Amino acid sequence: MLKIGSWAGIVAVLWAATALSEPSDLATGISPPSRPARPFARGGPRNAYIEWRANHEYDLRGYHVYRQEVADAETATPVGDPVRVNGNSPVSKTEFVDTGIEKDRLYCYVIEAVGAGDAVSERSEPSMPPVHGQRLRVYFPDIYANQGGIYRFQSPADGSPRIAIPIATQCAYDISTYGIQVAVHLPRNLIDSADSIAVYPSGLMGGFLFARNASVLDNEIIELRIIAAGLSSLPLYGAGTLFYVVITPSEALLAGETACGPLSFIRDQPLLQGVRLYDGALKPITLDLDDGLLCSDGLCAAHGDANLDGRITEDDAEYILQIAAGGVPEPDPCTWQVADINLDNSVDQADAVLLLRRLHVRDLWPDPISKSSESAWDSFAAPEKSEGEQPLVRIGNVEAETGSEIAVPVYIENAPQAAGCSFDVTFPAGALGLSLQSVELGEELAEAGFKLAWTGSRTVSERNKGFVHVAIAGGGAIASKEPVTAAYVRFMAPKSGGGGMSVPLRASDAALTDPYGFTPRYDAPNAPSSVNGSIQVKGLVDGSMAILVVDSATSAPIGNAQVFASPGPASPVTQNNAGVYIFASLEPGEHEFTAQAPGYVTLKQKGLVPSGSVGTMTMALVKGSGPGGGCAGGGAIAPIPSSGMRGGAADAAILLLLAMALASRRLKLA
Ligand SMILES: [Ca+2]
Ligand SMILES: [Ca+2]
Repeated sequence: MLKIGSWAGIVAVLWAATALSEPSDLATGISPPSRPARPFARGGPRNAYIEWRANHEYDLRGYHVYRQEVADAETATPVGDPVRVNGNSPVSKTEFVDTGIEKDRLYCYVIEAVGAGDAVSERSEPSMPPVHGQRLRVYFPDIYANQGGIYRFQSPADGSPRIAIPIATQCAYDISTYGIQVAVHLPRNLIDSADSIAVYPSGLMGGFLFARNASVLDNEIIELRIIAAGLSSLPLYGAGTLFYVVITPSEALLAGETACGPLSFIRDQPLLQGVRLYDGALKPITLDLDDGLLCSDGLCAAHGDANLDGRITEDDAEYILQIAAGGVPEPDPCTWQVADINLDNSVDQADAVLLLRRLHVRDLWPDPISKSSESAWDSFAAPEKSEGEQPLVRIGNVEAETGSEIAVPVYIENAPQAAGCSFDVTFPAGALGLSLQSVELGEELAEAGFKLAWTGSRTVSERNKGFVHVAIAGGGAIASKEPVTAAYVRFMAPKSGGGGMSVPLRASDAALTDPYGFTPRYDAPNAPSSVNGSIQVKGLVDGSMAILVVDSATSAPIGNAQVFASPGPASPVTQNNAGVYIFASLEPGEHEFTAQAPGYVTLKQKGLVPSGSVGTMTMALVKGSGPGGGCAGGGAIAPIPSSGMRGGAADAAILLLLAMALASRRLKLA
């Protein structure tokens, strides 16, 4: 007698958990997620900002983030134990803000992935270099005039050479400021004249009024002061270039007569006002100022020549996208120096956008923009919400026939400012899941000359966890207020699997970049959210068969039988629960089942396996000469005999057993 009653709910849960929603775990058992990639951390004046590449598991619950204090920046020797900073619930996104850092201390971060059943991965390697607590780094890069790359261009007015020298910040996410005062010394003999110096604010500085003054201090130094002020306290929400200082190089610099001259910040002192950044309360923020060099030659390659072939072309933008998509495991160290074009310490689609922009002969900086609604369609730096909705990266929901190829669209919505995009999709792969075929640009972006790179799990993937990383960039914004198809991800739908299966497509990370290389993240008002998609698999899918083997005279279950299916697996099913023998996966349609047990006549009986669900039948064995004896035809498909249980109740009992059997198999495999 089978008891169901309160088990019915558990049946549904077990069945859903074992058979339908996690086809790959059915095959592999529950195992911890893979070790996450080393995270990337930036220190700001208040907080630390940590980002990492998404893990490949579609059923990941999230990540734990650990802060590790270290003794010094060089050896990063740990001080004390790592502290989990995200509380008890895993972080679902691939970024985290640590608000608990202390001034001037040094920290590294490690990530731990939390998978199905709360299995945790090995911890990642620590972020490097360590974050300097509550300080803001403002710096000049080294600029090489004759290899200026994308920082060198020709004046639209007279065709003479110009060099754009960025002033960058490592992390200005948590700065809301009334004003910035930059004071620098530039080498006079390398610059044509003080009057030729121009200053352009980057997209990050949108909304600030600004003024500049360049004066010749002595034979060696030109002093440049830039003052940017907001009418109210304005948030920056980003990292990278704040200003471009555009100079006309001197003959001496172009001729290579002088090797290098310093680009130096004036430190704020009691009698000499230097670089100051005021927070929302008008208090100066503690700064780390790193000087740079203006040189004639000497960089390993020109800025922007990411693939190091001596030329700056669209190939370099594509190479940067390949790095962003994870397709270049170990780029040349020189590539890191020349490919981070927006100077935010990361090589990603933002750099490809700026490179393409320069190749399309556009300025790297925006026309002056205001942080008001009319600019909201130009740059993500305009913090007003764009008309209506939040920018989105949305994966489509599509239907597919079993075994057919299907293109899943990925949309960018509410983001006409987007000129670049990156996203990851994770999904169940393997025999019961999807097989990734390719990724291609959407029609509109392809026509507009956008570039795309991707990497992903092809037909073989680790433990049936499929993934794809995609990076996209163009030389200008998509400029459409309608949803735009950024890309199509092509899959082969499973040939068989759970019934009417909805295969999840999880958007595990999504970022959008504006035409000026600004990628809003964290709490920036225009940081995009991502929306998951799915593939609904139609058509025939495998079914299961549960067979109750009983004594024909007494209806007592027979527990020592062997049951064969034809067509079906070569070996018989012997494991059973109270005489119920289960074939977990059979092609839909009619099969012939053979039951044999010691002391009984072997019975062959036909049964119908339904598509995507469970068929049931009873095989009643007659006492006789045992296996190898004669066979009886007969048995039509019959409901399981039971006292008081009929129809649905009997099915539920079978499902319970099936679920228990599958669950026990999972445990063994795990
Ligand atoms: Ca190149
Ligand atoms: Ca960058």
